Amino acid sequence: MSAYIVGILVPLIVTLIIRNNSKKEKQRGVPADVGGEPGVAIRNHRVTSPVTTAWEGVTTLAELFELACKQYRDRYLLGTRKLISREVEITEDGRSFEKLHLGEYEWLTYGKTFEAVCNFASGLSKFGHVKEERAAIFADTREEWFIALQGCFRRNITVVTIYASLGEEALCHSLNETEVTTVICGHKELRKLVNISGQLDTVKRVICMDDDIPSETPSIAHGWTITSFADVERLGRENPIDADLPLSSDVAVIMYTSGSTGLPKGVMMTHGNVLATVSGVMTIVPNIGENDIYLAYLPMAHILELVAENLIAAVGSAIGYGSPLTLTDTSNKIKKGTKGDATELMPTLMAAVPAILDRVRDGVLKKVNAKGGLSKKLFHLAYTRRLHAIEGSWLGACGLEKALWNFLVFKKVRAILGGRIRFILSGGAPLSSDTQRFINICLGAPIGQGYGLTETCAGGTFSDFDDTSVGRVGPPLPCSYIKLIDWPEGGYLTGDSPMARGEIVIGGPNVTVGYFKNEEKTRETYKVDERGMRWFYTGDIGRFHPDGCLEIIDRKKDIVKLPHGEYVSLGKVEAALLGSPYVDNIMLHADPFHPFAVALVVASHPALEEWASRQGIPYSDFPELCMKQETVKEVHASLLKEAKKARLEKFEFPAKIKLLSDPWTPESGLVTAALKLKREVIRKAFAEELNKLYAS
Ligand SMILES: *[C@@H]1O[C@H](CO)[C@@H](O)[C@H](O)[C@H]1NC(C)=O
Ligand SMILES: *[C@@H]1O[C@H](CO)[C@@H](O)[C@H](O)[C@H]1NC(C)=O
Ligand SMILES: *[C@@H]1O[C@H](CO)[C@@H](O)[C@H](O)[C@H]1NC(C)=O
Ligand SMILES: *[C@@H]1O[C@H](CO)[C@@H](O)[C@H](O)[C@H]1NC(C)=O
Ligand SMILES: CC(=O)N[C@H]1CO[C@H](CO)[C@@H](O)[C@@H]1O
Repeated sequence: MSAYIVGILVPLIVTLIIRNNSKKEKQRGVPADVGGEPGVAIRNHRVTSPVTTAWEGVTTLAELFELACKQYRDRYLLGTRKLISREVEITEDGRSFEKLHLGEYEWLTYGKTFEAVCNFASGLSKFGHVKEERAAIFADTREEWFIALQGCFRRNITVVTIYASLGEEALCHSLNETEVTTVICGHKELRKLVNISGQLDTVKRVICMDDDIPSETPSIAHGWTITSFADVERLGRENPIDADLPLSSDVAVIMYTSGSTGLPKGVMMTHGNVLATVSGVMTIVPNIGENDIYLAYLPMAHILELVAENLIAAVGSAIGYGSPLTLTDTSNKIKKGTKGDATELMPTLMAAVPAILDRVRDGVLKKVNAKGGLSKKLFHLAYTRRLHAIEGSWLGACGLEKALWNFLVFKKVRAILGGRIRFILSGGAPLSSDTQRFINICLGAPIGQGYGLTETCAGGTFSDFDDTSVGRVGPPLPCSYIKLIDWPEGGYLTGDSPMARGEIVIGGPNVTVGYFKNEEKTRETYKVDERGMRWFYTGDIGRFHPDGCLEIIDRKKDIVKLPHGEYVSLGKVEAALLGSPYVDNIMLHADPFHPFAVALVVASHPALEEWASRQGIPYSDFPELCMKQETVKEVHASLLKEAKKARLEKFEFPAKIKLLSDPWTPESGLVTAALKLKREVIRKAFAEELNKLYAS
């Protein structure tokens, strides 16, 4: 194929005539003058003080939505695919899978959506819901979710959101604590609800988004009234009631987050909080507007999705609903030969969490490798060329080469997500540099990587679309201040060089009012300074790059989130594994970039030497003994025994270990005088060993 030769020749020729246009580094975050605890603070360069709203006179999500509906009345807003058929496919080994044949998107305009929202709001009231009571939405992301949310907002009803995947105990706790009286759910969730109906004392009404309400609902016996979403809308159409709009300071949502430990905590966010983040995020999506189509499939109970959908519906763009299992043509639930959500919708914008982007990347690589031969070579050549270009070599300016590779190679990859993606919002966890680059290159779309927490209403930082660096999360959003404060125990100081480091504290109108019915925890992590600014203490450790971008480098609490969302409490696991007689000291290492944990183990001299002599294992000195395969194996097995005793989860257990012969002492600087691990120092001292553990 001559394309291969062209691919090499063109860039060579072009490099001869191209000029050096490498740009001066852009200042993205600038120093800010703030109150409160001393530290180093920055703000977005576009604003002088945190933005509260991007729309003049708009102070709540309800007003924002109404304004957009008037402005864009005849444009499409919500799209849902028609279900053509549901089929069961049986694989060769006899397992059966449900496959869906989905048709085209059917659209509701802004005007029609507004009608549906008003009807739902009125219907809810007619159905018996008093507006001082809270309603919960417990369902997968879909059109009705959005309508129910906006419907509640118009009546100043606080919405409790719950992850559809939450366990029974957490579900009970959330509904109990907020004294929810009406639950709005899908029929799948209804079954879960019925199962625990005995423990739900406050629930009186259930609105099922699907028409096929399971008939065997013993909960009727509990006095629940169950009705369908369509019926509530009809009820409202026949009995319209005036809106009862909230104020900016009224609580819009109580969002239950899957906590790292114990029961989930409900974060209370006001209309003002969410509006500030929506306004902030608007500035980071370049030219967002009427021509954009957004593919919605992340859980609405995730703050990133909630903010994204409210933003899309404010600027005249359209939202097409999908699901993680039907996203692409090859997704699990899509019937062979029919279209996935992305190919049908051809979205321009998407939000994603790192786990999903990792999956896209792995899928593409698998396909490329399976093809092999020339097309594999071409792919890798194209990829390498683009990588060099993006990473700032002087070829970056070569638009011609980029166009060529796009035409030859990446067009096909882009088609997987419909071919028109121009921007991806990523949040929820740090994205690995590899995946970020891969998506940049293959999809040709910048990724806005955000950092924020439910507690700050996802407000925090967001990387600029023209920032091609990796591993950083950008400057503060226009609605946030980011401050670093000293954490001497951890060895992170704002005076560190070359960059200021410390605990990340987020301030601004986006910072939520606190945890529901948990004042103690709220006082612990939220503070108001002498100027009235609210700050949230994240417990994350970061550093500021010279251009004002933040990089997350550690976590204060020794709790680490693995890439697939499981939490590992390092201290807990270490305490359990210290039970092994062979262990003198141990440091578990886990991070969001690797699916498993590893450990550095300081071996106990006497115990290991005794074992070696019993086994008749020859060795000249202790370090040599620690290097031996069989020794490592013996210690690892002993750790496993302790892990089982302590009932650790599989993901908590170190998949690989490195045996160290020298003890960790305060003199060596690896532990404190009280013999507590200095994690960062140890990590640095043994960086090579840790890398080897992950690489082998
Ligand atoms: C391009 O110019 C920048 C400074 O403007 C310089 O640092 C860089 O080395 C130059 N690159 C090449 C390839 O000449
Ligand atoms: C909205 O509802 C809350 C809670 O019921 C109430 O405290 C608040 O006053 C209401 N806001 C308005 C504007 O009525
Ligand atoms: C919910 O509250 C009721 C009583 O108020 C109690 O019986 C039940 O155990 C509670 N459930 C949970 C999960 O907290
Ligand atoms: C209902 O509860 C039973 C036992 O408590 C459990 O086995 C079953 O999976 C539950 N069903 C649903 C839909 O959660
Ligand atoms: C709810 C909340 O935190 N509101 C605060 C938002 O930020 C402004 C200052 O920018 C404060 O005055 C509010 O109290």
